[in-house]
Amino acid sequence: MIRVLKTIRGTVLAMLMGLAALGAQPAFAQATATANNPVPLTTPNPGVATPNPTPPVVAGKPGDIVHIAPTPGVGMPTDKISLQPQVTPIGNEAKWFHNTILVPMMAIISVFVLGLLIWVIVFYNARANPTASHTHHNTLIEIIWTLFPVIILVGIAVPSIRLLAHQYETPKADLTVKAIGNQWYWTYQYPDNGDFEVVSNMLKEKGEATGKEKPRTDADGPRLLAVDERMVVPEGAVVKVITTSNDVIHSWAVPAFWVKMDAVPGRLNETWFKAPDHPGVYFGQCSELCGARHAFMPIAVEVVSKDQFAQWVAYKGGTMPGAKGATNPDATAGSPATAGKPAAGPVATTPAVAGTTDKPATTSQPAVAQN
Ligand SMILES: [Cu+2]
Repeated sequence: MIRVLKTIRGTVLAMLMGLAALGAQPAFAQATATANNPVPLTTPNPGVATPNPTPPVVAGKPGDIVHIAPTPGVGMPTDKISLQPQVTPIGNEAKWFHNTILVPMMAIISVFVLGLLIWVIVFYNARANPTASHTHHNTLIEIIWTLFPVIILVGIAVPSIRLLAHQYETPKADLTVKAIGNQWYWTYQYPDNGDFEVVSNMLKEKGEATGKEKPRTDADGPRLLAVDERMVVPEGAVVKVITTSNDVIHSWAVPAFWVKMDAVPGRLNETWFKAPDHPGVYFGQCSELCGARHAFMPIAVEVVSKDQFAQWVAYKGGTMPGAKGATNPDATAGSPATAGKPAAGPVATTPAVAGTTDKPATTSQPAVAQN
């Protein structure tokens, strides 16, 4: 009788746990969806829903370039359970490794082990085998279960190490940007372009922005990811990113580029990405717990045409290196002092402010309230 009661209690408990898990699932899915989509999907995003030859202006200051609006679902979290769409060669290689090798391998091993467990539970329980077998040591099976995992691991190691090697082989860079972490914002220095600096702060929502702060719009990017000053790079360029920090350890990460590098005070770390061949905006976040406002120091990289890049550099008070001047973003050769002329940018409304004494670093809004 007691045994029967125990069985009933066990069944009821199992059912309750199953129901709880089912109930938790939609709630979890909802939470994920909210976290991944700070901007509701129904929010119309100007400039993307319909092909628009003149995307909305983000920064409206005279002399600056026309900053483009991001494309929903590209360069930002999506509501799918998968990697963000990858836009660099390294990202595509990593995505292939993850989707084609790792996930199927994990699925096969999980199903196989589950099958073994069920087989043992069904055929080798005390009821089915009242007299336990005393079999031990089977050389063949021991060789199989040692060798098989070794073969699997070696099989995974080959593409894994190949990907790692590709990530660490920085090709000849067209542009170097120094990304410096601060509590809690990023600064970007362009040593190839006269060493100017931009300060990048998260944009606050309407109602939260105070004083002269510009509230976020959808053209700036999703909530918690949009910034006032993006890191701008020319299309198709190999960008070397040197990361460091002014205070604690931060991490510069842009998932769509498959890039994540710690920014450590007193140290220079290096990573790279090849910018896509077309304009776009790609978002990331600091990926190292760095303090109270760790979640509010996003990263936004804007890929623009080479002409627009030269124009933006001039607007920021920088210079384009090399004899070809502004139209050539191949910044590694030549002295930055040789070219100070702004590019004949396609969208210049006023002459670009090359050589201005205004240090761009000081014109940006200060770090957000540190509380
Ligand atoms: Cu940080």
